[in-house]
Amino acid sequence: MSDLSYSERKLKTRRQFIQWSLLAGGVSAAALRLNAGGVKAADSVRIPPPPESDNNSASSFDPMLILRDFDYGTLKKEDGQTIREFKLYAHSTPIALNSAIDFVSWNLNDRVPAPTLRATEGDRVRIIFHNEDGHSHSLHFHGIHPASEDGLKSVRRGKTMVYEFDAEPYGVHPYHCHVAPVTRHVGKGLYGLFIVDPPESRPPADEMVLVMGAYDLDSDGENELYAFNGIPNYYRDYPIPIYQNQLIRLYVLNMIELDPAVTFHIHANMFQLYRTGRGLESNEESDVITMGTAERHILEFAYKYPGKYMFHPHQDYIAEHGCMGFFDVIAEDS
Ligand SMILES: [Cu+2]
Repeated sequence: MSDLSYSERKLKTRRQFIQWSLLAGGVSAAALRLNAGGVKAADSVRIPPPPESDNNSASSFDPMLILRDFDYGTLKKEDGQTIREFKLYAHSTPIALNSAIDFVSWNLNDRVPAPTLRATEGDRVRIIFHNEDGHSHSLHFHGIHPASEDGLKSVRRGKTMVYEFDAEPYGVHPYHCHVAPVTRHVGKGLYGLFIVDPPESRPPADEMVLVMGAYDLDSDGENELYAFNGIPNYYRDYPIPIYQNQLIRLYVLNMIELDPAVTFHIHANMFQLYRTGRGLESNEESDVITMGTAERHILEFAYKYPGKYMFHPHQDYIAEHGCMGFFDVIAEDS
């Protein structure tokens, strides 16, 4: 097992998050920026404290914390070279999808989606993968790397595999298990985001991750439930607090198997689109974007008016079966 228990890890994550949000509130950034709607983004990033939730009693993770949780790994120096090292553990863990349905997920570090790994373009990254689950798994990263690191080879239970490569190109990349049948391994929860930041960093923003996933509960080849960040309807029941006129940067990934494509739509606003996170200037604006499985983008926007605003795929069946949430926009003078 990994060094910390579920509850210790949860507590640690929450503590880190709170510390980080306090810090972020006070950081003054040099850049001023115009966002999609011409609203001036704040010159410091303001992030509301996470609301307390009574959910996740039966789950080992809290989607409100997954939202803004970025794993930068541990920096190591070896022979003059800097290496960013990550540790991932495959487990089987029950998730309470709602008050009636428990689902045995196959996951990394007891959460669905897996940790959001983050590096800067050109960093050497080393991912140490311990398969502590009862099934064989692997980790396949999108991006550019040698064939030897491509993650098609099964890692049997109890075994460890190390993947090592240079993080490139900058952008947003998924990673997932690639053991057949991949649909099943991904559908059980073995997927996450690998963010590669550009060498010249992006402007300051309230950054968050939304990963769309689905659950085929009865293995009939159709999904019955959908979710942002693991738990169906979580952000419908616990809206994401953000500040009015604060630049938001969303890293969105579609990992829904069995449905060929979904859209992602935000209400009452427009976003700037950075396809696959490539490019530092956006030349596309919309309020809805179509995403095939494994497609991912960066979306930037700010809300001009306070209030609650829905976001969801515009396939309404999918939205109504769990893939729906709200932003709770807090007046900036509050
Ligand atoms: Cu697998």
